[in-house]
Amino acid sequence: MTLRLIPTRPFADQRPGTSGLRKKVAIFQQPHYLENFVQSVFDVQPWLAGGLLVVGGDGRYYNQTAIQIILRMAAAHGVSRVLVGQHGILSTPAVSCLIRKHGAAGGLILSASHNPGGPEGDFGIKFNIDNGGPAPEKVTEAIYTRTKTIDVYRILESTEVDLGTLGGSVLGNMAVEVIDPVADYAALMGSLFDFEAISRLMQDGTFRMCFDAMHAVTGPYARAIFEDQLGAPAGTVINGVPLQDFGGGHPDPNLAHAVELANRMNGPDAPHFGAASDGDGDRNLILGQRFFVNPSDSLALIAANAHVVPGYRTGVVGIARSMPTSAAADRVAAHLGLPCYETPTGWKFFGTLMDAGKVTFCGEESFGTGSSHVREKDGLWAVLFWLNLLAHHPNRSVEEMVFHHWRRFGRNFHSRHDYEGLDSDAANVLMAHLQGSLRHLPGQSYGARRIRHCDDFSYSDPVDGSVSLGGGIRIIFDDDSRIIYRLSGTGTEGATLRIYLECYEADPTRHAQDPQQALAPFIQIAESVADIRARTGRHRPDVVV
Ligand code: VG1
Ligand code: CO
Repeated sequence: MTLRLIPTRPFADQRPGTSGLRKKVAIFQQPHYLENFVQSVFDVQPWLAGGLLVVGGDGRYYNQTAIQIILRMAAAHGVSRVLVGQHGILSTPAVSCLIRKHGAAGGLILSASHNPGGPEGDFGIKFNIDNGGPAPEKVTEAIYTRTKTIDVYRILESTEVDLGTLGGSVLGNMAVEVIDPVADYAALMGSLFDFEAISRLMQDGTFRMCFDAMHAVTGPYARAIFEDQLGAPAGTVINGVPLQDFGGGHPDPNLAHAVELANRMNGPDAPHFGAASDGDGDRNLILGQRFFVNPSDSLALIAANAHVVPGYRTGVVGIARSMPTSAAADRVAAHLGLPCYETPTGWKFFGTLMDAGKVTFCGEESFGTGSSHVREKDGLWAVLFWLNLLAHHPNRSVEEMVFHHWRRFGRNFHSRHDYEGLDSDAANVLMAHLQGSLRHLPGQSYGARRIRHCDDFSYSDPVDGSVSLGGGIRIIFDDDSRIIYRLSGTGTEGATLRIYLECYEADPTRHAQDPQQALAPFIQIAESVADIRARTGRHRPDVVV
């Protein structure tokens, strides 16, 4: 086996976004494209040499090809040992779990999360640091800076590693272990939740659940945990075999894309509990019979009921949510006397808080919920948390649990409106226009509503002092209602404008309202302040969550 030094030239577009580098598959297939990025990771993280690396992905098209390249480059860089999931499969939270459990120096995850896969779809790569979490901004920026000057990469010339067979082999001087992707993760789940109570619920003959793995990475995990370990009937997990193109769908767990699950949960003989996860297993969708649980509410409800779950009975220290996530969790934190942190969008901002022992639960409105058991959001963890709560209150439906929560804390109506595939220049002009109006908006009134404060969200990490700017334009009203505008950092085509809307309702007689109705005045203000129709030519959002 020979070590090769391959001359290369920089690509200008390798800046990681909200969650790693995501591009069309065809871009990743260009000669040297993946290699340049991986070399840049090794260049800025020299301590990977001699260490343990975890590698795996969500099973999408190009996953195994990319893993073979990464293994040969890892061997060329003196990595001592690699753990790689069988068939190249590892969910994002499973990678986080493995890094922490085995003391790895880092991990590489191949995924574009909920973006479609297949030869025409998207691909992505994320680097996670030794705490198991996404690389913080200073690391991703260092990687990006390196990609701009790179002129050579190192790779071992060798035959392919057999990823299908469990067990060890060597590649140059590096040990490669092909591992069961599920075992360590399932053991961690078993240590946090009351599996006995959940098994009883699953097998009591009346409770039924449906989990939609959306042909993505959670299929094997969900089958092993729900069906094999907890005894749910075969068929509880649907679309459970990971496919390279996710069966042609978007593996995005929401009512628009988890269609089969949504139909079942709205049907005449609906299961009591429905759930889904995304491409790489870090997001979650929670449904009751004909009932949708808003992710911001899910975070709040999890935090409020943590004492009934064995792993969280004691020692809950704080809560963090991303800025556009509703303040429902803040109300729970205040009630429990816990600190609550507001961070920029993206899981990478929670890592320092968890490492410093400041927070236990973290969440994002974008169907991401998790805790300090790993350093990623964790789809199946959230589903198991809900199952544990349902097992504790066997006579309460999902809907009753949420209404009960609203009666205690009030309801934060929350919605996100996405305008997808916008012309990037037009989207940037729109955001610049909003920036320009920040000064004169405060004090203006729209009917009975007066704007108290406007800014572009900036965050100063309370642990390491790092500053992150440009988190989104916030318009905050006298009663704390909010409109937030930001551009997505995960798309691969044009620009996506996200508008987040929130208002609070204490009165229980109004809690059953449709959020779009409750938020209607703010939807109108959001349109008129940003002049969306004129600036984008769009009359309505593509996605309403
Ligand atoms: C989106 C979500 C964000 C999430 C990110 C990665 O980012 O808004 O909350 O952390 O996706 O999730 P953006 O920049 O497009 O708004 V995942 O499951 O795609 O890794
Ligand atoms: Co994801």
